[in-house]
Amino acid sequence: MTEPRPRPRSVRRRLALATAAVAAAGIAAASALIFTSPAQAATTLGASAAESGRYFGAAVSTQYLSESAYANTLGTEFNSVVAENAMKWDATEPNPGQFNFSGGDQLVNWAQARGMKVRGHTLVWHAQQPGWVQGLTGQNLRNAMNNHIAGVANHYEGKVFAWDVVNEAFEWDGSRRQSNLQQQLGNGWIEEAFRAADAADPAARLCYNDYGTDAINAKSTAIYNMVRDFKSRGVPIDCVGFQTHIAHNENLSSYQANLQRFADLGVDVEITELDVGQGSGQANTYGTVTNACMAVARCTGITVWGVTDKYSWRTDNPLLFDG
Ligand code: 9MR
Repeated sequence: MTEPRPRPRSVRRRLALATAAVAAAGIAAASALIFTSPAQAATTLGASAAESGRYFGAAVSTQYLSESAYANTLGTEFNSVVAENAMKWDATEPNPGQFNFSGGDQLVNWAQARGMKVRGHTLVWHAQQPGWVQGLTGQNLRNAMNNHIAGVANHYEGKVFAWDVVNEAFEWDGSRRQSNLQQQLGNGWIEEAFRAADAADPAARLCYNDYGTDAINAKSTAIYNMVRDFKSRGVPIDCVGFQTHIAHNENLSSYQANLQRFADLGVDVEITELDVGQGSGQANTYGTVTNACMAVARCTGITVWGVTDKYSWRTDNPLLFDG
């Protein structure tokens, strides 16, 4: 067995990261401060974001809510949450038509008790489908998808402000991912999913969400073209999520322009799963992403993909806080 890689626990580095993100938010919020004149500048990520009407959220694994350090950091620093796994298809509909909302409800209740917003992630995705969905074909898969969207989005109506309706449906080269959904339902399945979500929760913001869209590239352009087509035909889409799982030295020279071109189509943009690999430039990269969001009027908020490095899906200490 290999030893787990030791993880540095530099409090200073953590504070520097958090401070960089707050500072980045603060610079761009400075003009708002002139008008709102708060008694003192905000000192948490969530409060800093709120000064410009934005949110700063974290992905949450409900099993850690009972850890006081985890819960304290989450409740103090953030003003929005998303379930890291609890609202996905395998969790919410383990058997056909039998819904299980226990994990998602736990998070919603926790957040509501603290006045925090809740994002919904995710209604339809090629991954984390329950076994019974993976073998479905044709109309059976179509019915299952529409029934799933109706069941979950209905249940959380009025509780989640935005849904990642469809997650990760494109490849790097801009082609459609050849998932079971794509192969069985054809090109129209994304539109169908958005229409089903709109019917189930007309008030929620409906987002398309993906990774590798941090620049103007073949993948982001294919998604851009889809959103433009949806807007021109009245398909209900309100927002695009940019996951932003990135390396410390990522080339972000077109990041803001990419957000802006989507915003110019008439959709909100959100940073939905931000984490940045450890290395020189990590704090700067957090700052660049935060500044880009602050500079785009329709960028409504940032979610980082976890509270602490201790429980990140990555092993390169990509988050703002440690254990
Ligand atoms: O962080 C999530 C991890 O706990 C799960 O095991 C994994 C399963 O695929 O999904 C992770 O979250 C993903 C998110 O739902 C969609 N974008 C990529 C995220 C990281 O893999």
